[in-house]
Amino acid sequence: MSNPGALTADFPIRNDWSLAEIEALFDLPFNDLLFLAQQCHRQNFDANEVQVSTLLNIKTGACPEDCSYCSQSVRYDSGLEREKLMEVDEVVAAASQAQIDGASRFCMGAAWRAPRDRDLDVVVKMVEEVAALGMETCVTAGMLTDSQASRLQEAGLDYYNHNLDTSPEFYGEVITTRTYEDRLETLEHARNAGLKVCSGGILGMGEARKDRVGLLAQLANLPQHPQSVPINMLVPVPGTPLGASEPLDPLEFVRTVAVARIMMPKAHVRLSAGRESMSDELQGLCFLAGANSIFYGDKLLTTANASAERDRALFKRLGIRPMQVTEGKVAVVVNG
Ligand code: SAM
Ligand code: DTB
Ligand code: SF4
Repeated sequence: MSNPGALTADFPIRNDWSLAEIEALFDLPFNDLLFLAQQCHRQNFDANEVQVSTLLNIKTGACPEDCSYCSQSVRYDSGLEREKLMEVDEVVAAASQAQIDGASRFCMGAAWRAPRDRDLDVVVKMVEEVAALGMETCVTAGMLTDSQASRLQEAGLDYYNHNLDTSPEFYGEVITTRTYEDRLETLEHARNAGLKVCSGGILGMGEARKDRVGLLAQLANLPQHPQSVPINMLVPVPGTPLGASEPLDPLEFVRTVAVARIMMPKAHVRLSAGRESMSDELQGLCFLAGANSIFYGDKLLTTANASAERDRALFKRLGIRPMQVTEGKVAVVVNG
């Protein structure tokens, strides 16, 4: 981008962002930042379209990792009942319902540190069958080897979600059982296998602005920008170490969305977890800042999402249309 104060700006694809440049974007007056982000958004997308994904937790709880925000870690008492890996048929039925309800992508999450090969056999079947419905598919199941990533790609998987979560500097405050480098490696395996990468982070974990800057620097300076960048607002889960975190200033959340949009112009920036506790006005500002994807459906993985009914009303009030699925997939018209 040539001049942040300019009324018109260019937004080339860059992978060499310095922390100082990113800080300067965060420091802009709010209106200037949103104006820039909206220009970038319009140069790359239909500004009134939002991609709609539905999540399903295919394996719940008893995860050996210690992610401080997570209801599914075996180390914290969040009151969640563990559940074994779901049957393929149940998953396909849920995907089919999500498709009828208007989702174009189905994201399957599993509370694993990393999948065992025999678990992956089942996930491969799920991916094949959900893809056969004509939906885009996404899996998030922890660390992947390169051969596991290739197996998923061959099964027809479109996206692999694996978040960096926060900056390398703050990361150790949140997770100790796997390293930042481990996460970067999984992203590399997914990318090299030809999968589209979905990677983002969580805000409101007690990190400083420099950590939000550091997270976006890591994402945008990857060899290729992730095609999808989920920005989650922490959902504080009682019983987890972050269960009583102070909420983040909502305008700082909007700023982070805007900076992500400017730095990764062609990525779908997802207004991800945390929408249930956001006002419609705050969500509207996030869309104005360049967010163009949401999770749709009453549940995220283990916590409540904004209700489908509320989202339909919100889309209507804002004149937003759900994005149609990509070439080769089936287009479905949203109910209501
Ligand atoms: N176990 C796999 C992993 O960690 O990669 C996949 C599932 S994990 C629950 C997916 C992502 O959800 C995490 O990386 C984190 O960014 C996000 N997440 C989990 N709990 C959250 C919470 N309470 N609030 C916001 N985001 C959360
Ligand atoms: C992502 O970035 N957010 C989603 C998805 N990827 C897998 C998960 C949000 C989880 C919120 C807490 C829960 O429901 O357990
Ligand atoms: Fe396990 Fe994923 Fe939760 Fe971490 S975020 S505890 S790896 S389910």
